Amino acid sequence: MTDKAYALFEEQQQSRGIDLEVIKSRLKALQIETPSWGYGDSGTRFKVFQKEGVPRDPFEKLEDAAQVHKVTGLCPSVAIHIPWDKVEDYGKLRSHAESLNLKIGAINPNMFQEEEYMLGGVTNSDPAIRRKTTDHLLECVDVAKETGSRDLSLWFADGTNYPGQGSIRKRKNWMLEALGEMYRAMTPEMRMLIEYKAFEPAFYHTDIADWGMAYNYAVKLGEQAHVLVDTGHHLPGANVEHIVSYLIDEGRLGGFHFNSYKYADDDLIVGSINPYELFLIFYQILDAAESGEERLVQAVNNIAYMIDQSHNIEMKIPAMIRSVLNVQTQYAKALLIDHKEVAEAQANNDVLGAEDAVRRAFEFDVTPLLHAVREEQGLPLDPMKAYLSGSYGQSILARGKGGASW
Ligand code: PSV
Ligand code: MN
Ligand code: MN
Repeated sequence: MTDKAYALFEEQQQSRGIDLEVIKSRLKALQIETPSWGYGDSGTRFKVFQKEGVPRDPFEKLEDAAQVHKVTGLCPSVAIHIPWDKVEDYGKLRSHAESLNLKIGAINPNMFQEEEYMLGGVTNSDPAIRRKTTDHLLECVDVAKETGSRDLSLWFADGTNYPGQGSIRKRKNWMLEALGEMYRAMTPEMRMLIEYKAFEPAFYHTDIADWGMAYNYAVKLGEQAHVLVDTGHHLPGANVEHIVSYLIDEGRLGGFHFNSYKYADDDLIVGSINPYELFLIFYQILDAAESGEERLVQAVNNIAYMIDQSHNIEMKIPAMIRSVLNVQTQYAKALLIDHKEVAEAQANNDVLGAEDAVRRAFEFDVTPLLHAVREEQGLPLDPMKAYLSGSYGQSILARGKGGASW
């Protein structure tokens, strides 16, 4: 059945001049990092529902993440958040990851959960609090050295709730001071990924509110600083794929935090609300890669794909599997775009033809292609089913309720 479906798919794509062998190898190279906090209990400010079987410490979070990688073959690394995932010995955490066929990925300093941070961390008007927060950034550089991580992902909750509450200009410069200190502490292999967010928890102004501000800091800091695009961090109507394309061309797109949103930073399962946006993001990435220009190919190769979602009502591991598979599906569809056809339509100012050439790829059912890739990699054809029918989900129930929050 699979063979027959694939043969039909292959015929269909061959007739369009698409080489499926190239596409399959690109699909096999796709890597998506999952976040440790996506395995813990989390939710909204109204209620965090505690689930049975949630990991109790960072070691167990890695064990859950290993299950996602086992069935999808897509998630060999896990981002951690410090101090949510603080441990005595990061070497031990690293070895534990390696024993599970995983690596520790991006290190995310957490500068929003302590009392002192109420009015900001690195942009607080109190120099002692700025010092404490900057020290935490430096501590995270040391953690990255121990875990062997390349990327430091920075998100600052810093901002104000009311006009006049703080000096926006002073805060801008304090931010640069702290980032500069961290930047100088990094090894040459490390990268600083600067994440922006329009609002929340600050509701009047956020110190790094959009990609332009993040980009400006990155340019001022140097070549190891890049912008991180969290798909849920824009004001309504923002054209995320435009931002993506612009940053790639500037060589400053460090990576993504993928999630879905209906209204704002909803952190829902990736691709559950607007899969076409995800497809169009990949279209821009592949368009840059297809250009063949060395600087663009390199910029694309350095993009870190990461998930950032929190689950309140859904089971954590299956929710993560769903997200990862949705990313893979949209990537596979985007790989079917005929860039020559698009370029020709663009050259002829054929508006409808260009739109059609892009959208048509989205409309293909890529199930036979994904099945073929998984079969060749020795993975279950249906990763979700494989996880749900396995015993791991049952076995972790012994952990009981009240596991780690985030
Ligand atoms: C902030 O909303 C954010 O997107 C940052 O990436 C944080 O590290 C993460 O969420 C925490 O859940
Ligand atoms: Mn994020
Ligand atoms: Mn967020």
